[in-house]
Amino acid sequence: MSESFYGSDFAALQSFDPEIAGVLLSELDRLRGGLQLIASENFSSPEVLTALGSTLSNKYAEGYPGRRYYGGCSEVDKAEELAIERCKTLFEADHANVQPHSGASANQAVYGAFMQPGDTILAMSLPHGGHLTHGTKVSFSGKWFNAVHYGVDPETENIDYEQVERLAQEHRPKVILAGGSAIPRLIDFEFFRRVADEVGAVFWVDAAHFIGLVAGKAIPSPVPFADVVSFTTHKVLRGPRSGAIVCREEHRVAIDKAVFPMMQGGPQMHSIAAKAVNFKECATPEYAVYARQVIDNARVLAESLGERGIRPTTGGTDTHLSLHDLQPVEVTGVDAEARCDAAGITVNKNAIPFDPQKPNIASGIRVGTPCVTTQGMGTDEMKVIADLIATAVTTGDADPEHAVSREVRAQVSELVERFPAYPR
Ligand code: DSN
Repeated sequence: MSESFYGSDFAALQSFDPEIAGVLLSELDRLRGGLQLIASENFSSPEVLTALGSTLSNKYAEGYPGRRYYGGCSEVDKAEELAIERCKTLFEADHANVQPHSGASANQAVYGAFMQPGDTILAMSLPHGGHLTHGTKVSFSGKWFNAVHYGVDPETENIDYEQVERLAQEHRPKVILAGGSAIPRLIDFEFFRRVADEVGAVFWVDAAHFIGLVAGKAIPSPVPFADVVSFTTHKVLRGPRSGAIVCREEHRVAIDKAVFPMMQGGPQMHSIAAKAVNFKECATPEYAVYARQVIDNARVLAESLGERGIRPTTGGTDTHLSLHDLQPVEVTGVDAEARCDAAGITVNKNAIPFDPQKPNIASGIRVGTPCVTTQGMGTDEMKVIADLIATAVTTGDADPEHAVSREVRAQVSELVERFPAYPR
């Protein structure tokens, strides 16, 4: 075995390409210098980043371990076998495919495995918390398939389960999909399973947002109920930017064929190795503590923002994210995002259910706690962060030189000094 690792030679990069080296450094400064509250982001470990920056990036390995279309795959086979076994164990799944390049690629493969063009899918609507790949008109999923959408109940702002059942009976979809990118509450997987069985549909869960909480055993798993579960590996899970699929044994061949050769070519072996590292991290007791803390933090952040007039939809959260209605404070999502940005706080504007604004303006923001929890912050810090957000949103400005932006930014700096991202 080689005695030294080859890769991650930052001095060489700085010497050859100071422009890109400068971007890498200034992005690290940005991460360290502000509060990152995008619910779908996290800080991967140095171990995951090391696997990503390795020579495994060079290898073509179309096919699966032991069944490749290229020679020289003995070592990358080991990485993929480890990733598959660790993923199956972590999620107690019959089968895992760790080759999807991203969440969208994983989702494409699920469509490929179970649906023909023109078939019907029943999924959560994007403006109510779903996802682009869940049948929106601008995505392949809405162009090639007949998407019928359920939404949330106007009173509870939670999934309208009665509507799900009614639409399933009416449209007899081939696939029923649960999951999305702005759903703060737990999803009743048992209910979806029952409805899918009633109408003979495949039950698919897109668990990209919350799979990390499942890995840490902090919330119930969809795996015992769903035929197939797709997810990304870089959100709460804290792995590399990538995707994966787990499924029941009866769907193994269909899923594997849909990922390769139907949707993808050569797998990214450096990323697969990084996923293996990540799945090992997620099986530790420390990660379980982290996952529970992510939720505790999200609850307190949502509640504290609510106390400052920034209303959490559904009244709060059970997960890592909350969605906030800014109409009570008469600020739009786009303005809130810009004001927070000027104050060193990164959030994203987000449509709220029944939003009167266009999506690029939006009446809400979405906030999440994966990053700040990785930094070691707890519920006391969430109360401070809620105050900082509320001050920036309600009295701040998009101008970084505005007095409020400067004042909030100074407090953000003080906080992140105490809880550094990527400590030096
Ligand atoms: N774009 C991701 C998110 O922010 O939720 C989902 O794909």
